Amino acid sequence: FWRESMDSDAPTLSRYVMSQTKDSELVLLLNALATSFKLIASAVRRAGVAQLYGLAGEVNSTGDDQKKLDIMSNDMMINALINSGVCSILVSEENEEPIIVPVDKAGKFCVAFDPLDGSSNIDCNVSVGTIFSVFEKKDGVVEDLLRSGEECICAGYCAYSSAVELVFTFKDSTVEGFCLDPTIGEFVHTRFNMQFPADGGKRIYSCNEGNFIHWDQPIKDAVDAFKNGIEGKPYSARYVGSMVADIHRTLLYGGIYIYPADKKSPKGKLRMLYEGIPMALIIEQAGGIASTGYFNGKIGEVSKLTPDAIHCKCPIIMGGHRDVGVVYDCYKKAG
Ligand code: AHM
Ligand code: MG
Repeated sequence: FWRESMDSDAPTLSRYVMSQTKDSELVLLLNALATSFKLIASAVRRAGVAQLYGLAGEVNSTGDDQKKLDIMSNDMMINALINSGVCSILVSEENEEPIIVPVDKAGKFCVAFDPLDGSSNIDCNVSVGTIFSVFEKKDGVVEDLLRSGEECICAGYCAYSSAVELVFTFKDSTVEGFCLDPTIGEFVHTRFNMQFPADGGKRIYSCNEGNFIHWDQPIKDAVDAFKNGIEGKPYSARYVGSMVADIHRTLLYGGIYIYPADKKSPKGKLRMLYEGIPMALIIEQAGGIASTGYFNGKIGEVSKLTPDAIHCKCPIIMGGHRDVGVVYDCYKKAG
């Protein structure tokens, strides 16, 4: 029985990464990311006792008030990534300008991240997360990050919740999940080749319905269709307001997540480089769809978008064929 309770052959994150690549710089990068996720997880868990709730008195790149934990998480990621020696340019939601790594520590990757997404949930202990995307350096300038999601080489998120869970994928690879085992301080491989439920999964729609009056008619119609029931079955509503938690649930259980372009936010709310593209890669490589909905004159795929600025936004409609198909049908009906 001791073999079941204690693992003498732990399938750690490092082991998985080393099995997938011979690129030692990529191994170092994943190692630095994992270190920062452990540090952030510790800060989130100790936020109450360490008095880390509340505002830091600053405003971030998109005009949001920064929380103490936002700033601390950002510092943890920047320090870990700079000192990994394998990054050249970092883009963080919390920094207006890109961070250029000093030459003596520079390497071949560019990383974009939202260090602590879902900040409005921090002070009431609701799940938050980190989201990241990785590109290879080209010319060592910020434009290196203004590339299509199709050029992203690695993307993922870490959820800080009842368990700390890292989900990521390499380009053209499978989606894998790792839980932090606090007894050994390591991420352990717990979910293999994660797949979006083939039949669409649970009937759940997830959106901030408080924006209903701003939505275009097809989005209103689709959400009404979910509520009225498809094939006679009304959908349940679930919306945490932390993208990592809402997407993690959608990936595991199924359903649809919608943050569309609307009259209030013509480009959507979520950031393309460190929210839209990485989540789109995860959902698509797990067999789901990550659509922009109607945006820039057509219905496109989030993973094919190219950012025109590091903090630009994009609309997001993510789910399986069953549910995203409902939204597409509503667009068709609207002409
Ligand atoms: P943040 O990066 O400032 O935390 O904002 C992003 C968050 C996402 O996690 C979440 O999906 C969305 O904003 C919620 O927005 P809203 O409060 O408009 O529903
Ligand atoms: Mg944030």
